[in-house]
Amino acid sequence: MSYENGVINPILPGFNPDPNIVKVNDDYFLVVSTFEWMPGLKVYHSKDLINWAHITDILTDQVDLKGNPDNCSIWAPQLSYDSGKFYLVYTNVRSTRVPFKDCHNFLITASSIYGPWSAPVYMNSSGFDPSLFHDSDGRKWFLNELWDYRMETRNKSCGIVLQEFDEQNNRLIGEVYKIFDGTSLAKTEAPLLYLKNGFYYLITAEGGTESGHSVTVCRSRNITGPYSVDPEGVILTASDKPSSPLQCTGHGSIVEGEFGKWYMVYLCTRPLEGKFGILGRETAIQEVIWTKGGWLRLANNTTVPEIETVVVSSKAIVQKRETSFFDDFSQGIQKEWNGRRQIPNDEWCFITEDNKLRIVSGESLQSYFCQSILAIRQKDFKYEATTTVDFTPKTFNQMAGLVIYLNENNYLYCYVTWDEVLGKIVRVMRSQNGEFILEKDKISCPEGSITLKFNCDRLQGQFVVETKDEKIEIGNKQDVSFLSGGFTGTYIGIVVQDLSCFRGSFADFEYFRYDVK
Ligand code: 6LW
Repeated sequence: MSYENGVINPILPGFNPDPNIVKVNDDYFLVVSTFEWMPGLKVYHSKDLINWAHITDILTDQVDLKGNPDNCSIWAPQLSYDSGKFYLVYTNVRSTRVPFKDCHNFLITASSIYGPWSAPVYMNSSGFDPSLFHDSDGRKWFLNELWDYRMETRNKSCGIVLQEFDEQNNRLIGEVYKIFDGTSLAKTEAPLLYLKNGFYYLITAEGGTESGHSVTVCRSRNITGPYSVDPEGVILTASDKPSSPLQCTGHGSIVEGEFGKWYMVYLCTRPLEGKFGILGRETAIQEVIWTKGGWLRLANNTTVPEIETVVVSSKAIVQKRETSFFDDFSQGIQKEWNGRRQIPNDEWCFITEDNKLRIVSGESLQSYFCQSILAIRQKDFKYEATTTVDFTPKTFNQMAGLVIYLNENNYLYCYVTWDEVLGKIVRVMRSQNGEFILEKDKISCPEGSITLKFNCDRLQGQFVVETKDEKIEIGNKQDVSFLSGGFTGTYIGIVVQDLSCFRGSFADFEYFRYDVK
């Protein structure tokens, strides 16, 4: 008996880019890129491809991201499994400015998805988006995008390279094979190999991660090539479909589900007004089929990404889409929270005896090093975020509050601070592409705790200050469209700074809630 279960894409809403999926026995695991947010490499688990639970994060103390600019750090992981062992390859990107890419690829392994994971083994740095392929003869092969700084185009991806991985000695050996130059779409990246019916299938992303994003398939009888491109062209793209609600679709990875059906997970965006992907790059799923001629196609026989799709299962499954989040900090620091370039640890955040979250001050919101921020992903277009904070600032350099954060240049911040005339106040700052605006409004606030809120409805948001007796809107209505673009998505965070003295002060947060509206 089979059930055609309706699924709404994206299956992982909010910032969840570059999905990579693997099946181990009856379990599906999916990893996504996490860039500067730590812990890194979020792992989701599912039994049915429809409902996914965030079960663990792989990178904790194995990486040092301090100093990496925004949109760098942990890119496009690939998870694979062979003979009882999980293999995870990822890139730590240290600079993305043209013409060069400083991107180091590493491998870590574990016998359980929950770890412990080995120390990172360095592989190479010639390009990003690594993957590891376990061939049927026991040999292992490492693939990555190749970056060529000599190219005149801004994007300098010149194709895909393959090299053997010697597991005994933990290093790449032998010739580097250039197995694919890319098609005219160019910007070829995200290589994955699959062996099926005697063919090696090479799936790549082409056309860049924005509106041109596409999935290209080639195949060869030999792992080292020559590979021939699917004569019918790309199998998925929104580049020619401006009215598709899912845009920027690409970076696909495939898996076999129940009843011999195959599915592809891929990256997508849901831009508002056709332009502003404030939720970042998300993860979608869709059925694919193998044609008689041995090529891969979307099951809908087109190249169209589907917002409403179907997953066939032996059980009737209802997709759960719960995104609201509440934390009163009675359970410690929940794994939903991310730090920026540093994992939440008790050097700068911990639970007090009376069950409050204490955040010890860090550097400013523009720092690439030690910010004391805990944040969660924005997953809905309409939400309300609320926190109650107890803070006693003594100078203007001490700040604590609620931040809506894309990166070091783009954020909105409603915070408690000190004013020489008014004493303790709440005010709002905005940084848009690095241009800084301090809003004129100042609201005096009482001793003790105060509640800060952000109401967001698509591209408009408003901060609100709540005391026992009143609710006061503070600052302008905020246009949040600038919190989009680049590789990441919007986060909502609680944060503390003391720019007079590193770790010089702290604030206590009573709770945090994120409610879908
Ligand atoms: C990723 C590359 C890409 O490594 O963007 O969308 C880069 N595609 O495959 C960062 O996510």
